[in-house]
Amino acid sequence: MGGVLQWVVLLLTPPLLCHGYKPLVINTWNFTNATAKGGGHAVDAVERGCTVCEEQQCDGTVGYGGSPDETGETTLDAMIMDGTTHDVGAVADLRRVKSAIAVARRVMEHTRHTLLVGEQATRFALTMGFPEESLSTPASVAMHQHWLRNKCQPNFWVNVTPDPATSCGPYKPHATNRNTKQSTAKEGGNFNRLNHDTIGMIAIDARGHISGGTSTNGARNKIPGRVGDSPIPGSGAYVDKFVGGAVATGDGDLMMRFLPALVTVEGMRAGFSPRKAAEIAIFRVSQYYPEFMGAVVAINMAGEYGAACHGIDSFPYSVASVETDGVEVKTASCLG
Ligand code: SD4
Repeated sequence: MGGVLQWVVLLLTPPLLCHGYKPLVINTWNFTNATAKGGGHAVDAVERGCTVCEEQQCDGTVGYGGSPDETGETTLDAMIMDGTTHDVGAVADLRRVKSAIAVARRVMEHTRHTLLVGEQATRFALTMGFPEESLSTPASVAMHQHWLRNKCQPNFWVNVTPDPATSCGPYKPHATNRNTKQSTAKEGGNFNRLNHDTIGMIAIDARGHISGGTSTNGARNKIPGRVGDSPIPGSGAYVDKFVGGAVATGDGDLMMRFLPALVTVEGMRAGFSPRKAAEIAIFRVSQYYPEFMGAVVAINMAGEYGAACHGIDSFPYSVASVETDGVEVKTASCLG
């Protein structure tokens, strides 16, 4: 009888579960429209999900029309990683092309490179057939005009003249020594929940493929040429088929110094739960930069997940799995 039951159960088991993996899609913030698109092969899920945010300009911090740099231009950073093959494709400072994560995937699948940047990334995208178009919108132009009228405040300059806290550039460096150098940690004043988000997404599919990716328009009023953490493997995202994956969001200039996605995955490899491993990675950044704002979302191959955050009250993230009721928004309480 036991044998018959076993077969009945096996035949009735949805194909999703027959490889022993629970399909799971998870992403930063309450970008639930992106989560909802995250089915199918893990790499497709991540590309599709992040594309939704690029098209819908999630929070104005993903895709075109947000975070203009000092010249008013919006530029994009994105990365995709295939945890089965350990392939990565990424673009940084991508200009005049909207579909950053799709271009990143072309880098992964049609080149032996990992990261292309700036104008040359744009040229690559055009070669791959993507259209060239302005990433500015009336909203991003207005944001930039307001920043200019506000004496270019806030900005990312330190140790220059004229005083960047009260004047626009052009700036020249002024002499510093180790004791007086203003820390680049600063007050965290350039970053907050509303001007600094990223979609970071991880997907595990029914066959146990895992993929992770990110897409963002970076930091508002950034110095032209600035690249954040999102397109950097191990920083914005990292996945490993033997362990799980992690994605990060927040103050990328600081977070990329600690490779928090890699640290989180290595924490899980050492046996910590996703939440604990994410806390370890976040804590490491906060030891040096107690004012920093950021969060990490993590999952392991068993389908457990968790998040850790710092510098905000709480951090929402979105999950869709066989155990959730469609897409659910969870909330992590932060370490500091
Ligand atoms: C960056 N981390 O470019 C990205 C953007 C972001 O929340 O806001 N993340 O720094």
